[in-house]
Amino acid sequence: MEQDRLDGHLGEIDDQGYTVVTDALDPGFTARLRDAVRRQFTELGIEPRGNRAEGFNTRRLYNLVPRDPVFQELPVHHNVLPLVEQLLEPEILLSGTTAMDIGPGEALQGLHADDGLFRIGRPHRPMMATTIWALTDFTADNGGTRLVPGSHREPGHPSTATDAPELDRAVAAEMPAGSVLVMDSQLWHCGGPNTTADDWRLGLNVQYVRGFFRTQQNHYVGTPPEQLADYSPRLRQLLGFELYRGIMGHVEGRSPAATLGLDSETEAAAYGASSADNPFGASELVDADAERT
Ligand SMILES: O=C(O)CCC(=O)C(=O)O
Repeated sequence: MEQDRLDGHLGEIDDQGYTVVTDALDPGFTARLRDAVRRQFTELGIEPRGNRAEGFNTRRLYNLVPRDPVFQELPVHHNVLPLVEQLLEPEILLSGTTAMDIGPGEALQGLHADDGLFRIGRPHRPMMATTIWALTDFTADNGGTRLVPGSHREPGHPSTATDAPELDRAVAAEMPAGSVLVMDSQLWHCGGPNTTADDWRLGLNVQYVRGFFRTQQNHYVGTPPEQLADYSPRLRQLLGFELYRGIMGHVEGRSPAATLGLDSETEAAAYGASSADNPFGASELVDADAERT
């Protein structure tokens, strides 16, 4: 994606907390992803997990990357990754990959912020990015993601109730298949209710965090080691097999990739280059105890 388009999307994320990249995915790729997800659902016998957050009529599948070669293309996609790199920083990690198939009759999920577990206060600079990939058309009726524009700047958290007052300010992400919604994960949002009779809304959620955070899904245990050699170096880096700033995540001074005998750019931990700079400034970090009071 060219820089002026990237700048336009970054401006929208700054203003309203999210942007939609329409036509981010070509139709053939969208169809391959859709087929692969549905095949997995069938082969694994996926049923709704049956709780409010994950849904009573929603099929979900986590840790997509190792499940089918087509999913290796998700985290490194040329119309998504550059936007996330510029929103966060180049040294990011994949936080998770999830398929979310919202079925007829599903209720509103409940507003939340995906980075709401971080005890760093709000608002803060973007630390996490959530990207939602429409593999079928998203509509207001079939569960299109609900978004509260501008809420990424709010200091607090919304009510998760189905009649939360914050929902008065929510809009539905209505976007055709092949679109990708990219948000600062501070944004209040949720899966919408599906009031249709037979229209399943299939989306993928691909999340990233700055490289010094813990990821939501654990790739060290979730990735079969024998697959790693087939992954691109950038994918291995996104999964945490390289070092952050040349140091963080090392194994006896070497990167996880080097330790496993794989090509690695950051073979030896660079303690000599260590510095104590904190570009965010201590004043932006709120004490977790103070935040709770
Ligand atoms: O399915 C969606 O549109 C959003 C789901 C979501 O926000 C979540 O599961 O955290």
